[in-house]
Parts: sequence; C-alpha cells; structure tokens
Amino acid sequence: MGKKRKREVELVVLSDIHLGTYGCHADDLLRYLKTINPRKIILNGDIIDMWQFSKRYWPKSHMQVVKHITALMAKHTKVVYLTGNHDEMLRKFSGLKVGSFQIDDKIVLKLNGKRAWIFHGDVFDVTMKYSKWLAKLGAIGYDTLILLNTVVNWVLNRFGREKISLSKRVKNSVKSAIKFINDFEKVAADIAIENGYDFVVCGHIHHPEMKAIITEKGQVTYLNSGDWVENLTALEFNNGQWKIYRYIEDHQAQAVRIPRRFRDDRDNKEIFKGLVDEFMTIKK
Ligand SMILES: [Mn+2]
Repeated sequence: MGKKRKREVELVVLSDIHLGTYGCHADDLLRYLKTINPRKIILNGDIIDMWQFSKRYWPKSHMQVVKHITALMAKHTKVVYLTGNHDEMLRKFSGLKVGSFQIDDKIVLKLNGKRAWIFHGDVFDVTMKYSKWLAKLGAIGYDTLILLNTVVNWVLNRFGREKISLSKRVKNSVKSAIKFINDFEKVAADIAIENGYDFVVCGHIHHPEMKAIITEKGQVTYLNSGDWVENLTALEFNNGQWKIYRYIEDHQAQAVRIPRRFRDDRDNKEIFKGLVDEFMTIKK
C-alpha cells in the first residue's frame, strides 16, 4: 500500500477537541488530520482543556495532535486559535501574531466574496457567564460520565453487546438540552443577520450543524463544527462550499480501521509514559 495523496482543503474549522480530557478522541483526530492538506486551520475554542489540567492527563496522542498542527504551520498552513471557555487562559494573548500563527477571540473571513463570522460561542451561554463554578462542576461531571461510559462499553463489549453513549442519552432525553441548542443557534443567527454576515460559525455546544436560518430581518447560514469528544466532526470550506466532515462515517468509508484490540494495547502503554514524559516537557 502506497502513501495516499492528501486531500487539499482551503479551510478547516475544528472546535471542542478538549485535549487533556479522557473523552478526547485524539488518535481519531490525528488520523483525520493526516488525510488532509489544509491551507488554513481555525481552532475554534476548547482545543486544550485547561479546566481539566489539574488531572495531569496528557497521553502521547494528545501531544501528537499539537505536534502535527505545529508541523503543518512550519510548512505552509495558517493557524488561527480562537479561544473558548475551556482555554480562556489564552485570551490574554488575543491579537498575538507570530508567523503563520495567531490568537484571537473572533475572526471575520472573506470566503468567495461572502463574509464569515467565526467565534467559539460561549458568550451566548448564560450559565457559563453567571456561574462559572457551576459550569466547571458540570464539566467535571461530563468528563466522569465519559469515563464511566468507557467502562460500561468495555463490559458490554465483553458480553458481545452493542456500545452505548451515556452522555448522548442524557443529553437527548433532556428536553431542555434541545431548547438550549435552539436558543443558542437563534441568538447567533439573529446577531449575524443584524450585522450582515453570510455565515456564522460556532462551536461550544458540541452539536454539528449546517443550516439556513431565516428571520424577518434576513437570512444567514449557521454552522457548527461539533466536537472531538462524541461527534468527531469538522467543518471544511472548499471550492465555495461548506461541508461537515463526519469522521465516523467519512473516515471508515475510505480506510480500514485498525482493530480495536491493537489500539487499546497501545493506548494503555502510552497513557502512563505519555502522561509523565509529555506533561513534564510541557511544564518546562
Ligand atoms: Mn466551550
């Protein structure tokens, strides 16, 4: 098998990767990144989860994602890091520009003559703004849920049963979560229409989406890049068109997956080694 040619993409938007948490699918993300050659990458918030850093969870695959992106930058890819609420510590660096790398809160891009307004989206999140500690508590709970889910799925797998997603169940069964998503999308669209943007691109709510939103005042295309905890999605803009890349469907369709057995073996070894090695180098 020869090396596959990388897919050229004008712009890739990734958000809510949550590196440094148990839920992050870093090796899947890495596999996706290795299939593309992006001219520009927008990291739209919650990329490195600094709220969870005290847990000292930093496996090798998480560091490899960072290294891969830095390597792209050294070649020709422009990288814009827009901060989210889990990496808000970087907000003090907003406006920083070093070579092909820049940090900001938001960005407006001209794409084929149309204006795209891109930001993480936590500004619309009232719970986050008014009780940060409660939101943090929620984040810890969510992470624990993902960890618990891994254990549950391991057991289910042993008994030859289908995998389940606890957090998806919790979210989907709660009506207020749906209302939350709708409200979020509506607020983003309303403000984007008022300001005459053609596209509004967010992350934050872990809900990939691409749809036209029409109000009395006008129309906008709302896009959300989803996340790399559950949905494993990205936004790609190419030849004047947006699309949602869905790793679970799209990647499996083009490549044979590494058997789970091997993946788990490798992970277990690397969790401890990576945790100690990489985290120590990062702290230096
Ligand atoms: Mn967020």
